[in-house]
Amino acid sequence: MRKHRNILSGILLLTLFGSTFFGLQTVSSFTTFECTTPTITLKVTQGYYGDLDGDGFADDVFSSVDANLSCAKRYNFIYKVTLTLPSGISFSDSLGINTRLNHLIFSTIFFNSAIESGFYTVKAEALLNTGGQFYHTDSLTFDPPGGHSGTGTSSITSVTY
Ligand SMILES: [Ca+2]
Repeated sequence: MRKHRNILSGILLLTLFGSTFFGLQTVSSFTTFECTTPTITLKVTQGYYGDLDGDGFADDVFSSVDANLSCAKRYNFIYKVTLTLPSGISFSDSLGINTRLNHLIFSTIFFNSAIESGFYTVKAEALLNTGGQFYHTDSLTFDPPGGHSGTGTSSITSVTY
């Protein structure tokens, strides 16, 4: 009877030790994945053209950019979006952002800017100034047909949460 009790105690001790060991392993593997460097990742999800100002010309370029942030409670970054025309002419817009959110969508309209034939590129850039500096960029190239003699004088960027 006493021998059985010793065996039972041994099994109990092993179980306790095992669960403690695995418990510690769970904690340490959790800390392994803990992030230490705040980052921002951009993805240009849309780039197209249309008559967005209703002037009768489909010469307004629209872009949408997803921004995903991680590893901080508050983020401070500069966002810049640039539309480059086939000739190399470019239009850009930039914003300073201070947010607690981890996901933002930037929508930009470049009015009267599809004025040449050929490939257009939307390039998004972000410089994160939280916990050091982190830079990320993404771009999308597309080809709006035709073009007319517009001026490309204005752009507007909005942020969606
Ligand atoms: Ca237009």
